[in-house]
Amino acid sequence: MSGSAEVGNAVDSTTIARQCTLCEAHCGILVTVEDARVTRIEGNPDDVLSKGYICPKATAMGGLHHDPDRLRTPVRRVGGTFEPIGWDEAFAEIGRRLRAVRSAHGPSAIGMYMGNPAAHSSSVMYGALLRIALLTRNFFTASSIDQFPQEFVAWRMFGSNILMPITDIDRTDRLVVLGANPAVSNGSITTMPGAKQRIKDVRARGGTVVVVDPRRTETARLADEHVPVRPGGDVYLLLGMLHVLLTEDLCDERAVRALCTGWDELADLVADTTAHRMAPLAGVDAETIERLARDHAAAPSAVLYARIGVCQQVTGTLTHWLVNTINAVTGNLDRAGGQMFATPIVDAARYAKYLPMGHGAWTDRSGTHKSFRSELPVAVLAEEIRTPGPGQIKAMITYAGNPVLSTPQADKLDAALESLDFYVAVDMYVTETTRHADIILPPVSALEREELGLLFPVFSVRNNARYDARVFDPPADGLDDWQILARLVTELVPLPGRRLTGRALNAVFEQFSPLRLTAAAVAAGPYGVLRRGRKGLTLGKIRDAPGGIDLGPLQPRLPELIGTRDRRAHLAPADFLAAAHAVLDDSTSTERPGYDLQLIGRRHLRSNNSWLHNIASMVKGRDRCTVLIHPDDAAARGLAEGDPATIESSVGSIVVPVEISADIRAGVVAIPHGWGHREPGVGWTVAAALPGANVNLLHDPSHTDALTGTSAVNSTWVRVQPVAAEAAEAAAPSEVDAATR
Ligand SMILES: Nc1nc2c(c(=O)[nH]1)N[C@H]1C(S)=C(S)[C@@H](COP(=O)(O)OP(=O)(O)OC[C@H]3O[C@@H](n4cnc5c(=O)[nH]c(N)nc54)[C@H](O)[C@@H]3O)O[C@H]1N2
Ligand SMILES: Nc1nc2c(c(=O)[nH]1)N[C@H]1C(S)=C(S)[C@@H](COP(=O)(O)OP(=O)(O)OC[C@H]3O[C@@H](n4cnc5c(=O)[nH]c(N)nc54)[C@H](O)[C@@H]3O)O[C@H]1N2
Ligand code: SF4
Ligand SMILES: [Mo]
Repeated sequence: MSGSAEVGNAVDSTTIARQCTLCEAHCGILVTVEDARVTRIEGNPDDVLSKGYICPKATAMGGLHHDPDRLRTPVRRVGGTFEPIGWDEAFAEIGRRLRAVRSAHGPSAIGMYMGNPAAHSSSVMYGALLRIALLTRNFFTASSIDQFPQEFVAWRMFGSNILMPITDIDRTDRLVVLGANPAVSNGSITTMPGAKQRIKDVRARGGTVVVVDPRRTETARLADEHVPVRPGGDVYLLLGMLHVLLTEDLCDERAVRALCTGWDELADLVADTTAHRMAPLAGVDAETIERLARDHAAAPSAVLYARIGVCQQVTGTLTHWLVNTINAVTGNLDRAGGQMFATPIVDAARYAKYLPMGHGAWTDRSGTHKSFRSELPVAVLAEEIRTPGPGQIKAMITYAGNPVLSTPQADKLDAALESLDFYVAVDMYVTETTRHADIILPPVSALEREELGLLFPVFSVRNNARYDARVFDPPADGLDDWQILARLVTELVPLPGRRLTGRALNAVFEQFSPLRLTAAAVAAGPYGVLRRGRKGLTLGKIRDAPGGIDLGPLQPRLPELIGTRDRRAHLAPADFLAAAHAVLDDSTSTERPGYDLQLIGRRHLRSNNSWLHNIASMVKGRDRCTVLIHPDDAAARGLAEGDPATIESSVGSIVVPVEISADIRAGVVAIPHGWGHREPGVGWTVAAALPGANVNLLHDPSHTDALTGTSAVNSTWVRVQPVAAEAAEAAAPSEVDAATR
């Protein structure tokens, strides 16, 4: 065990301070170990960011470590089952098979998908290295079902995709949340552990909290006001607000013109988007739209905070653009209590502007989606595997992802993965996705890692440096993700000289471990010894502080970060204006005849996407994979609480129990994603006993944000009916059915 962060050591128990790395909050935890077992996980009151807060998921860090279903050695698929094999044998076979595919069909015949947990460990650096080594056009990540719109907007407005502004929640006088539920998610692209308390604190210091969401969420319950917008309606709500702000002269035009370009184009765009015209499109009354605008301008500081509820929309990019724009024109960009930028220990944002975005450097083979950040949207992954011809994906690498549960029309991807010539997965479970792999390579558990995270300090509400100590020594033959990924790189790009294998190769890589690279980057960073002399930060100093080091509140710094050529924020990029005009001209294009309800997602405090359902304490209690429906909509369909209902879209159908609640807007239903663990061969014993259904069977991969290809899974049109009625109808399909299939 690592002694450096031990904070207590009784006779037979040790307590180690580190972080929970399950979600972006990265809360500080104290892990107590007795007889080589985790016996307690508590919040660390000394943690500079989370101050003792943890959510119920933190204990899953122990459950995952001890889970008997977690793979501890590489496995190879033999028939319908997996058998253990040695590391060297596994790498040799993978190298042989991948090189064969590449020489027969070219580099793009190997596809790669990188999932969400990759971002939660510094091994992600090696994920990027592998991506480069592959030289493939077919690179995909979970970002294209998540924050791509926000990155795209940051790039177009501020000149770098990393410059996604942070919500300065701890100092704002007015917080308006759109399409996010931080009381459950604990903040995303604004790392705010203990979000609930931070929201309560806004009100306690005399501020106001408003939540715009089709569901009265856990966050809405903490707010002064809940605005139940129509799914996808935010773009109209914001255009209506902008009309009020610009036509009622509520902004300091001179100040905005000094910092930003595009005022005149914006004024032109919103000249006719009156609150009255926007109200029916937004599903919010005109008086509310006008009031939201006036109050935003009047507050000493105010911030609109938006996240995936509005990313996963056909208007995802437009909505995030308008969010940043309203914050900017009301003077809330780059000032305390508004949207700000961190000064992290390694100042990636400062240099990110030099990275090419590769936007449009290539497209998917149908020509529908442009590459962004050198990747294609995951919505096309199944087609790129299924459709024959030059550039077809013949082999796949997945790293820390479960796209069969997390991406649209999952059944197509499920079948496509099985059709590959070769598939290697870096994952510690046999999941709905990795069950198709020829070889699975499992990393050590999170508690066996030692690292200093660099990513989330870029998005934290306070500048900080926090270290993750090891709780357990890794097994002698265990490899971390970065070591596995490095070995894959050497199989694709052989090192010059004698071919090293096994331990000798691992020893070479040790010189370039993420921790060593991080130590050097911290020393050279804004707080590092190389810049600040003896008082500066080193990895050792951070390691010696079990709650981390607080580096103060966010500081205004956009002028030094901004990457646009004219060094001003661009409020009116031409393609955004054109797309906005298009949605104003045709606000009905997403509707589907024959389908009368709009499906959105929801998250639960005890789940994290698809992969905590195998931990018994995370799934106890009532079934959570239900369809949430308004009482009027349930009554109209003859549905009672707990009834099994069929949810049908234009691409698929699932059956889940009904949960009736007046918290959801009429005309809208909500189902969580990440469920559907009933596939044969899945290695999740606990999860398979309570499988739920895969909501991504209902989402259409062609339903995407026009500018980034991000899957629009928060506005799919569906119909809901009792299971029995559906069975009867199946015998005589209606005309509507036939027309829309
Ligand atoms: N319908 C719908 N779909 C959605 C969403 C939604 O709101 N609605 N949300 C989307 C969002 S925001 C996201 S981020 C995606 C997530 O989508 P994905 O990233 O594709 O899926 P996860 O469920 O996070 O699965 C993570 C996988 O990584 C493995 N894993 C966990 N930790 C590690 C590790 O340290 N190393 C390795 N090698 N493997 C690890 C787990 O076993 C699991 O198999 O889902 C998206 N899908
Ligand atoms: N407990 C828990 N925490 C998590 C996760 C988890 O699975 N479980 N996942 C993590 C990940 S990967 C991410 S990306 C973050 C996501 O963090 P959040 O963005 O906070 O996640 P959600 O809870 O999905 O919140 C989206 C909200 O948008 C609403 N919504 C849907 N459509 C619309 C719309 O058209 N307009 C508006 N205004 N609202 C809409 C939904 O009702 C929902 O309340 O959470 C992270 N934290
Ligand atoms: S909010 Fe929960 S899951 Fe996320 S880091 Fe904190 S304890 Fe872990
Ligand atoms: Mo996410």
